[in-house]
Amino acid sequence: MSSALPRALSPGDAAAERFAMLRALERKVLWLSAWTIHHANHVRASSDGLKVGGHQASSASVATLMTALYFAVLRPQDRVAVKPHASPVFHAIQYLLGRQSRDKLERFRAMGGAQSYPSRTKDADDVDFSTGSVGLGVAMTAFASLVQDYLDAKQWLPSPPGRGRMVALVGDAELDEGNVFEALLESWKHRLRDLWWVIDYNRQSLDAVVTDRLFGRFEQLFHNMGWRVITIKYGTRLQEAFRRPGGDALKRWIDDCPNDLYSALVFKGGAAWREHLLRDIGDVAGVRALLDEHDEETLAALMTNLGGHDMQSVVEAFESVEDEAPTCFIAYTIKGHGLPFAGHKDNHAGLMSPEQMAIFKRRMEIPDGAEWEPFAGLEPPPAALKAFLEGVPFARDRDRRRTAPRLELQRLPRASTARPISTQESFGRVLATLARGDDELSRRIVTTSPDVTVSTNLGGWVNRKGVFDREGRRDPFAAEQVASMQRWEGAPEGQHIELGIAENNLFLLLAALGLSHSLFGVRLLPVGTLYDPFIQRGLDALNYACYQDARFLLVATPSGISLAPEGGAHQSIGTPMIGLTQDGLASFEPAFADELAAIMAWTFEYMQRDGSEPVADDLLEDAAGGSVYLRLSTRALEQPRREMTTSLADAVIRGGYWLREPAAGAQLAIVYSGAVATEALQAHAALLEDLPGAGVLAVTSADRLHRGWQQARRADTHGDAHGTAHVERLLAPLAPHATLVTVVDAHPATLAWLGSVRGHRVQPLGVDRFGQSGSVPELYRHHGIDAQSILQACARAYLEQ
Ligand SMILES: Cc1ncc(C[n+]2csc(CCOP(=O)(O)OP(=O)(O)O)c2C)c(N)n1
Ligand SMILES: [Mg+2]
Repeated sequence: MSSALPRALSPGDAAAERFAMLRALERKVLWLSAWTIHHANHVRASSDGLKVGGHQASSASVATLMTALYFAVLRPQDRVAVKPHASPVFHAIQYLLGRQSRDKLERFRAMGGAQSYPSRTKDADDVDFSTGSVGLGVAMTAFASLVQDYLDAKQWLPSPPGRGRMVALVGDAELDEGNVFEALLESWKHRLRDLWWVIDYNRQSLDAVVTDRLFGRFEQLFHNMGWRVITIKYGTRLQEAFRRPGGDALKRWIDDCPNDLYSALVFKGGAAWREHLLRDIGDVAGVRALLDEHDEETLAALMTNLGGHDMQSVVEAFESVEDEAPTCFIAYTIKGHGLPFAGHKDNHAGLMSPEQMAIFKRRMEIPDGAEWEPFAGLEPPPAALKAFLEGVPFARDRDRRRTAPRLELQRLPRASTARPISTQESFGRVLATLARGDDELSRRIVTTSPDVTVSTNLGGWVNRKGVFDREGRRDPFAAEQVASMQRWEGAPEGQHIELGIAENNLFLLLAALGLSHSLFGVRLLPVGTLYDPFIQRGLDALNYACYQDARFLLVATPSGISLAPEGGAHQSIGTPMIGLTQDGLASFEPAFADELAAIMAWTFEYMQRDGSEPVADDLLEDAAGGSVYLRLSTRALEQPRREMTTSLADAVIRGGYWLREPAAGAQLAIVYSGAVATEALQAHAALLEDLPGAGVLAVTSADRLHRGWQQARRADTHGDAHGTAHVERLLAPLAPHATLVTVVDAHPATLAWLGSVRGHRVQPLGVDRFGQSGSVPELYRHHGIDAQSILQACARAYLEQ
């Protein structure tokens, strides 16, 4: 009875009780993470005979760190990137907080169940940042902190809750990924704040034990970048042992012990520790006495009492930070801590056998049938644990996923088409014109570029809107009145974020900016520019941004071989195929300025959609929204004189329209995309005498034509008459045996598939070699995408008929 009564606790009691709760929860988190994986592999029936997998060792390594963070240290406004292989720990924590269901844990790695790696889009339990591809989640936190600073500087950050900490739980081998250091440099340049990287220093990667020498460098590296480094090396029990006679020798022995030997001894256990310690320092006064006090089990526990598994050391380290300086915690841990394969170099994908699990379960005091019970096997009474969980600071806010209303866009991009102009220049003009206004659209656009701001035509926009710098930065060139087209003072109001040349950083910043509405409750319209071929440099980060459903406009220019003299590795061939295959990214390659303006106007709406408002005739599932990639060119083209009607704009957005209508039953059509419009039209004009019915099909988006076609096929198989795809309707007037001559300044496969839509024959022209410099006519001739080559392909088609 008396235990149910409230009692006043002295500060010491309160701390002791808090740690008792945290230790109990740590034990439960360890159990649940291991059990979730075990259940998926050994209890749930496999439907395909494949191993399900999961990472019990990687999870055990961070059980203490994550328990401390989520149940003691984090606040609702903090955002976390959890190292991918600790997903089961994350889900276990959410389960204990009542935000993850048992059903989803039981279906770990199964369709609709908890995900192998934390996923913002696929998991239901409030993942802040997806992870999976190591290194990216770590860097993402740096860019989220930059976005927070951007919003804060403009006083847009809702308060409460105000600023949060951006936290990454980092596997030590993630530091082998170069993108982490690219982000680290950028974090220094932007003087980032409220950024925590917690390194799970278990000295193991997937294959092996990591070298000691390397890690010694990291502390200095973080210091150099202006970070505070806090090392959590020893637990309280080891620290006590160090204070005893012989303790100095013991500490030195551990400090000097190579990583691989330490790991091997962790695996072997008490007897092996004793043997090595006796041999190496047994004659130092006090050591033998210390060893004699321990049996095998307690000696192993002492020697593995590293800081990262010592709740008190961990919580105290986290709570010692009260300011906003970026902080790196190096927490010494053991991979597989508390599990039978702890420390073994091959434990990365190791799973406990049913026998080992049974022993572990007994040790955890879990009765049969109580495997999923939140409090089974824990010492504190369930009511006290429940009360503790209800009071956890992180759990105060149940709905941490923010939203922001859609912006009403009154003024939309407009094109200037009076003279020959390239799509790149039109893009610059559209933005520069928008920059003149002070409406919602121009306020919420934020641009960024990895050191190619001027050469991608963002200069006009930046001149008006300024560079973002939260503390302000003078431009000495302007102050000294040196003539320059670019006046770039840094100011908190600035709307362009400068990045160094690192495309990974560009995509990660776009990912963070593009989630601003969801992370911070403020809608931004991010626009990033880069040279088209260098998309490939940051491709995994681009994929990562799309996977998280970040919303942005990516403008890639120049592209293809049309950049001519620049040649070499500046030419892109495969990028339209990236656009075609990248999930979450609608890609366009317009030829004309009015098409570009229509696409941009649509993009700023599309980026904000979330499925809450229906879109008519939505085969492409546009109601859900997404990001957009524009492949633009520096080649100036003669512009068509026409009005951009709603129906033309609609066709441009769907992916194509007839620039020259074919006659019914036409035998031939030239199909082009992008900067080769001129050659397509020239060839067409020359053809008309012989083939008056031939048409010219403008493909503004091979991606969307293809997707629409696929969706229509799927709808057919599912028996829901969703309608005919746009591309099917476009090609309907042609004769069944007609030929399509396709041409694009990119790999010919981009358009070659069009023949499959209605069974037409295809003569695909395009570029499949790169590196040759020259003029546009020389290169078009060389690669066979000039008007002459198009005509030859038409003639070939005619002969083959
Ligand atoms: C980009 C990328 N490359 C390779 C992998 C495969 N992989 C998964 S975990 C891992 C090693 C992780 O080691 P560490 O970060 O130290 O985490 P630990 O398992 O020790 O907790 C590797 C190479 C991956 N997930 N992502
Ligand atoms: Mg590791």
